[in-house]
Amino acid sequence: MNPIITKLREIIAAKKSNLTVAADISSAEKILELAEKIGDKICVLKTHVDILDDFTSEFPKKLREIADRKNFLIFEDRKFADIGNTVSLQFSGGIYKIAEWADLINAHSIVGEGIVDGLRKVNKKSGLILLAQMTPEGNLFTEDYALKTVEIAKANSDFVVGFIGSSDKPEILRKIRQVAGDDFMIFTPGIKLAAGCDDLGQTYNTPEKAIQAGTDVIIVGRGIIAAEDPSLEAEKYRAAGWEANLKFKI
Ligand code: S5P
Repeated sequence: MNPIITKLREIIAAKKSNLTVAADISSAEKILELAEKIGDKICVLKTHVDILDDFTSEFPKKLREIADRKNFLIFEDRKFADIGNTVSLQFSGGIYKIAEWADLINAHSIVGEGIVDGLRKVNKKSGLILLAQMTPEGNLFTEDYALKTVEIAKANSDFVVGFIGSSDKPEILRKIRQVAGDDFMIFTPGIKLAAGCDDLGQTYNTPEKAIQAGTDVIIVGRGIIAAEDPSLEAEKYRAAGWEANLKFKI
């Protein structure tokens, strides 16, 4: 088991928070401001560094300082999806040098186990999350794909921390949980307090539905970052996620 799992579980228990916030914001400065505001309420902050207009190598350093002070992990949602050699270059190099600073990264298993090897080759400190399901309507993920992804994870449990799973197909999510056991963490995006969808096919389900289906960590983006008061909203999601955790998991 990857020691990052233990660290994440400790953070979740200490902060009574299974909330990841997806900071899908194009300004580094605004993400840092958000992290200061909501850092106490979250276990993980998820970034997409390639959407930043103003990325510099200072950004991950500043975010790390806040993460250490407020006790949360940094998840760079890069969704690697190429041959082993290419992903090792993408993970370690380029402008972002993700391997230097991310606690968590993710990858598609569609290309097979070589992607795990390619990422592991240059890994310094990150844990890998495999996408076993996705949330958009009409996606091509199947139960068979999800369960094969779990097999890859089990064969690489030194590095793989868990899965992205969707509560829009809770029966598959439940199977992932059963087959994966408790040595992996499941992260579920597509979460809002009011279920529904956006205008680009994103599906939303409630924290309760995701956690009942076996998720460990809920990922909330616009439900929090687009709110008038993100810290107030983050507290609502933290409380809802934790309540569901107490109801269904502990
Ligand atoms: O299947 C997925 C996987 C991911 S990581 N569906 C997703 O929505 N995500 C990410 O979660 C997505 O890239 C975005 O950063 C976040 C959801 O944002 P929201 O604003 O829809 O809550």
